[in-house]
Amino acid sequence: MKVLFLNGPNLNLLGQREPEIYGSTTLADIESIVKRRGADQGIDVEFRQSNSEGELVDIIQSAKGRADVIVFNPAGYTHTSVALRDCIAATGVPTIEIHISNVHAREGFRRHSLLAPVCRGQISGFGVGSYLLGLEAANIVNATK
Ligand code: CA2
Repeated sequence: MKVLFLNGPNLNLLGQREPEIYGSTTLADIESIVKRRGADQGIDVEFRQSNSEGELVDIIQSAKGRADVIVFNPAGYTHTSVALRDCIAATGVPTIEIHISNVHAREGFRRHSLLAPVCRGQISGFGVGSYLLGLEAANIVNATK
């Protein structure tokens, strides 16, 4: 199984700003933790990050036929992006939405995801653990495809 972990805008800043919300682990740290766990399970993990909505669309489109599952932290685009929603629906690669923070315990605008209806499920609020839970969810989704 191949799993694409895709990260949206500003997640390249993880570990450098707002550690009280997002923790002190960097995205590079998360990548190595998830890749190690994936390797233990024989899962090929690819990690990508982009600050650009269009580039995220391009990456999702090119995942078709290349990745079995996408684990996606769309960051701020969660709450705004019709383009990413259309792309996930159109390409049909099963996608799991993840968040580091509990988006339902924060500002009202974060409670609404434009992407959740076209994703297989949502994981939110477990810090770096949301990425490891995303890997578990990818296993379940792949087994029931
Ligand atoms: O909790 C999450 O994972 C979020 O996707 C993070 C997004 C936020 O807009 C979502 O509502 C929830 C923000 C990502 C920005 O990451 C930063 C990291 C360090 C410092 C500042 C921002």
